[in-house]
Formats: sequence, structure tokens, C-alpha cells
Amino acid sequence: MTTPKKALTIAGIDCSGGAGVLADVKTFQERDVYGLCANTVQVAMDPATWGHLIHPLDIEVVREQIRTAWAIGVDAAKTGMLPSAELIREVGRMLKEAGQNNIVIDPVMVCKGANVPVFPENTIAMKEALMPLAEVTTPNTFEASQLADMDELKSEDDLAEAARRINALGARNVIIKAARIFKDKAVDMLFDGKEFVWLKEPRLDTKWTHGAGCSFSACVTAELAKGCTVRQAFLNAHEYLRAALEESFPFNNITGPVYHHALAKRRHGE
Ligand code: PXL
Repeated sequence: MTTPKKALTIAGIDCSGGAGVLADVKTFQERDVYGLCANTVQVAMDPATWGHLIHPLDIEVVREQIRTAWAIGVDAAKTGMLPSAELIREVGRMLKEAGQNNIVIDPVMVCKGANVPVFPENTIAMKEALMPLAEVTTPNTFEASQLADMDELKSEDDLAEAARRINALGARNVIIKAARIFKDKAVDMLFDGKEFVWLKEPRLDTKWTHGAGCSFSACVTAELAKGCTVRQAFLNAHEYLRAALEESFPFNNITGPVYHHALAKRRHGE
């Protein structure tokens, strides 16, 4: 009998299956890692506007789920949508108390194409309670600018400066995903406190990117659970997401998800 590596996601359930817990657990499965979850919010969509209807769960219910995960034991843990500063601080306390390693913080602040407000008080809690615990954090450019206290990031120099500032908050490795700020290229950047790794590719011309951020950070988490270095986890997640984006598809004319099985399907010649 071989026991698989296990990863926990502390995040919201997006019932459309593209982002949040479902994206994370699908990704864990694709990467041969057993997935567990602690659900923080239930998200449904208004069928007319695709506006997100967000229903936070009681903090005690989140705590019970995390306690369950600790009772099982996990090799890595990630966070996604955390709807209040109070919950962010509680999750930080629980991760720290458990001595959990391989922590990936995806500092979710906005949902693509949806009207989700940004809570400034959540940013402060994230900086104080979660960044010091992060083996890796995976902000997009908006989230990175908020964490780094910078205006809109527009250049590679801005990305590097934001990464240095986020590293100074305690996150040991900072991955900034800059899919949109450059006209001709998509850039993923890793800063490990000393060196930068830049991955640049032609931008994929697709509107169907729902769940891209969650799936990327989930892949990093799964790779860390299996014992990969951060650099290798970054490269693997980049490759995984590129394929998932190349096979993304529409739900409607507003949004569509990345396809989590794309890379494995190619590899197996399905
Ligand atoms: O993509 C950010 C995100 C994260 N988590 C949940 C979401 C979304 C966006 O829709 O619903 C639960």
C-alpha cells in the first residue's frame, strides 16, 4: 500500500467548478496528490449577470474543518478566498500552531469579471498574519500592488520591486503572475529573496480564464507536497496552467474556466 501525499485547501467553494476549492482539488488530483478542503464561503452566481453571491461560513465551521485536516495530517496547505480579517487571523493562528510547513498563500482579493469588493482591512490582516507563514505567495499584479503598497504595476521593474517588498513581509518566495499588464507577453516571475526567475511567453488570446489563479497556486502546493523545490514547483505550475488555459472553454458569453485535465490528457495521448 502506498499512501499518497496530501494537500489541504482553505478556500471558498465556487459552485461553477472553475475556481476555489473545486479548482484546487481537481488540480491536486491531476498532480497525483490527495486533496482535502476547509470551505470558507459558498459562492453561487447570478445567472443573468454572473455577479458572485458570496456566503461566508461561520468561523467555527471553518475551524472544525481545519481541525479535521490536522487530525489526518497534510504535506502542504494553501489558502484562497478568506472573507474577513478575523478569519484570516484565525487561519494564520491555526497554521502556525500546527507547525504546518509548505504553506502557499494565494492572496485572493478579486474575482475576474465579477463585482467582488476589495476589503482593505483584509489586506492588512493578510500582510500581518499570513505573509510571514508563506513558503510561497502567488499574487496577481493587482494583489501584489496591494500587498506591496504600490500603485498599479506596469513594468518588469515594478514587478521586481513589489516582489522585494512582499518578501520583506516574510513570504520566503514570491511568484507574481502578470498575465495582463504587457501587450505582447504573459510573464510569471519568481523571487526567492535572492534571485529572480522570469518566464515570458506570448499572451494567450482567451477570455476564458476563470480559476487560473487558484489552479496555478494549487499546482505549486501539490508539487511542494510531493517534495519538489519551489523553483521546480514554479516551472511545473507554469506548464500545467499554460495547457489548462490553452484548453479553456466558455460557460456563457461572460466567463469560462481553465480545463484542469488538459496537460495530463496531452501526456496520455487522450
Ligand atoms: O478566482 C478567485 C476566486 C477564488 N475563490 C472562489 C471564487 C473565485 C472567483 O470566482 O469564487 C471561491
